[in-house]
Amino acid sequence: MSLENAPENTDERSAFYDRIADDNFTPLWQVLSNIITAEPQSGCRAHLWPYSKAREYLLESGQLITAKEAERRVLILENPGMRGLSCITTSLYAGLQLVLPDEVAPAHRHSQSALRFVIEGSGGHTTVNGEKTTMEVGDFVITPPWAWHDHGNKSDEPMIWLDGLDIPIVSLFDTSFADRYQEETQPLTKPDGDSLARYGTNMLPVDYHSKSIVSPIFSYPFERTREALEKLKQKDEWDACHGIKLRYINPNDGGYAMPTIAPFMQLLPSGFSTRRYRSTDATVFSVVEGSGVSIINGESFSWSPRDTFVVPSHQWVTHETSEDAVLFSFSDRVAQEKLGLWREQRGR
Ligand code: GTQ
Repeated sequence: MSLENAPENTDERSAFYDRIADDNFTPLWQVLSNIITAEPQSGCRAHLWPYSKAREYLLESGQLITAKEAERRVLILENPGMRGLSCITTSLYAGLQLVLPDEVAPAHRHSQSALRFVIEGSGGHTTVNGEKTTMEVGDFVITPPWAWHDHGNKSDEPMIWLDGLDIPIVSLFDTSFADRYQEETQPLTKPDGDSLARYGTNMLPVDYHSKSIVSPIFSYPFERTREALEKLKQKDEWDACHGIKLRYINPNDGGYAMPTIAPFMQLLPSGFSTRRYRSTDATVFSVVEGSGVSIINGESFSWSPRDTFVVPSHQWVTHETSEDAVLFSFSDRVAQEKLGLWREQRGR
């Protein structure tokens, strides 16, 4: 079996290929090297979206259309190597969402999972399954699959957050379902902070036994995550490739917080240069604090707070910082691990 080149063509072969094509047959040997590659080979490219530009365009879109009319006023971060496909990696979607003061993004639900990572503003909210969660910068918020959710903003500043959804994964499996709630917003059935108190304090209600593959915690407040990272910085046992990197978990089983998207937060101490690293989970980064430079597949990307950048599957990356930097990130690692596909490699 040749993985590199297709066998040569002859007139006789070509005539055969043409004849069977009409009946929806294709010879494998003509396409094998394109569909089973020696290494990952997508069009996904490394890219950085500077926040200054994103913010300007988002606020401009705020003059053009309301959140209500748009359903969700989002500018999709499209990977430059896969334009028109509404995705940032082959398996994930990302966008920046704007909710202006007093706006409502109406209640709906879909089979796609979503995460929100808050970038700007304070006091906006999202309601998930009858519980309202206030959003502050750095908070990581989950919308589980098929959960009713609506967003609002009762503050007097724009709220902007990064959306991460598994839209391409759901498309791959052709399992997309969506539904509109009969009212603009859903009724609140739980007090604010209920799920965090119940499931998010390293305790669980006695006799609670859930095997749900989605975390019951809707919102992971930044304050706690930041404090943990700061504590861990004190002892300099940092991972050579990741600095100090934590993953958001599902307290039901210690697995990732979401079934298809793996979320992380990491701290790269000032002056830290990471060792070369690559893994098969293309990863989206959102800069929370600090600035630095990432070299992805030989190309240099300088980042500062609120920028978004993407590292494609299996491309070598290093990060370098001149001040403490905090990076949120997400990838499909959880899905790849479940399917036995995930690989990583550490350079020297
Ligand atoms: O907030 O529910 O960026 O349904 C894309 C689709 C956000 C949302 C997106 C959505 C949402």
